[in-house]
Amino acid sequence: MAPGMEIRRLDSRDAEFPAQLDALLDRAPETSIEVTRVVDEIVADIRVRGDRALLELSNRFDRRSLQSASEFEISKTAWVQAWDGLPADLRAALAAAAERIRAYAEHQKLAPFAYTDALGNTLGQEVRSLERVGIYVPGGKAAYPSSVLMNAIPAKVAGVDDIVMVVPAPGGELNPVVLAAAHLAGVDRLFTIGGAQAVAALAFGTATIPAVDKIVGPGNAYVAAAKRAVFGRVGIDSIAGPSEIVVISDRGSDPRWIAMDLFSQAEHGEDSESILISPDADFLDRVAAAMAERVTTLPREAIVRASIAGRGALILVRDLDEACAVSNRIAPEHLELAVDAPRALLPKIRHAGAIFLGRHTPEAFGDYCAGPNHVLPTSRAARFSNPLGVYEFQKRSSLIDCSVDGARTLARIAGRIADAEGLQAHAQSARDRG
Ligand code: HSO
Ligand code: ZN
Repeated sequence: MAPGMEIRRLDSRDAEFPAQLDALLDRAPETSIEVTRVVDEIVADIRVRGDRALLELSNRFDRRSLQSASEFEISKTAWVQAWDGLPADLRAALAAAAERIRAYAEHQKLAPFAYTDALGNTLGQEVRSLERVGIYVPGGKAAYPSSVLMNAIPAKVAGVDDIVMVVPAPGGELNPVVLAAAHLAGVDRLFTIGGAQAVAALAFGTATIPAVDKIVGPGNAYVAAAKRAVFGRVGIDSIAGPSEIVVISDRGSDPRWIAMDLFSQAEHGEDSESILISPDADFLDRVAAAMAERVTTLPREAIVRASIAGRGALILVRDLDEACAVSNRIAPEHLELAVDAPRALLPKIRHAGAIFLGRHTPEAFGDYCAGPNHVLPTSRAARFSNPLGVYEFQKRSSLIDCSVDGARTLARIAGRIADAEGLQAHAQSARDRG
């Protein structure tokens, strides 16, 4: 007999259910005051001392002994070598994934628009790409080549001129698949730096590291705090938290598949969140049994067990409508609708980073190769934010083009409002065209 699986069971009919759900979703803030203080010092140091601070901090935190900051840069020859050195089947898989991510990203481009009003004025919106962006790739355990593709390809599709990637190399060690992915994705320059010092270097620029306009990519608490600290000077993407999955399933799914889908996020880390919601108590029992059986097959069994025990849940609901309501409350990063008619549920889903429809669409496809981005809002941010996409690397400029006749009417309107605001130059500038 396989040992059991520790996972909490909740029932929406319990009076305490709302409070239990809140408790499950309650996350400690990822940036403590202490982290913020350390990060503020690092950011200030990089800003003032540039490369010298970068060299000292990186040598210290990443256990390296470089003599000059220029040694952080990895030449393109090395990336090509890394790519050439990969097994052919991995190269083919990465290339196929990259192509699918690119194809999806092409659909996402913001479109310009323009229209002419009744007065003959043309109004519109122009779209341009950002000039230079920095992509932060975590080192060590979480160095995912797939994340390199997910961050860099949309930037490339947007038309960003210069994509600068940073990835820490603790002890000088660098994952060759990450290097190869940088090559495949079309990264322009790559530096082996990480932590708050790398974020600050990208934001302010040093003699070695070019200053960028926006920094994207996940990182630890220090990286998140550094992104917050430099926001405004540069753009940032959303702050990534631990991975999450919610599965809504009826009794028609294979419990073993669903168990593994839950594990696919649980294996990211002990703080990942994996929740199954079903109107069928018997199905929940069968998934629990499948989890107990299948967890023992995983090399990351210990992480999965800790994650499921800490943040996993099997939730019994009255019906699929209520399942959607509970999921909306969770606003998960990933949501699987493993039911007979997922399209019928779709309109009821308000908040989810990515929605996987049907029994043949595991979340893992989305992590690697379905096409949509795997950088998604976490920690309930799906209530207000979006997947990473091409639009994150584009920006809009408004366009105003007045005709002689059109200007007369606008001069009257603007002039009158400017009078009310007491701004005489505005009023006169407008009326000069009237
Ligand atoms: N599921 C992660 C992305 C990832 N999965 C990378 C595997 N590799 C985002 O929540
Ligand atoms: Zn994943």
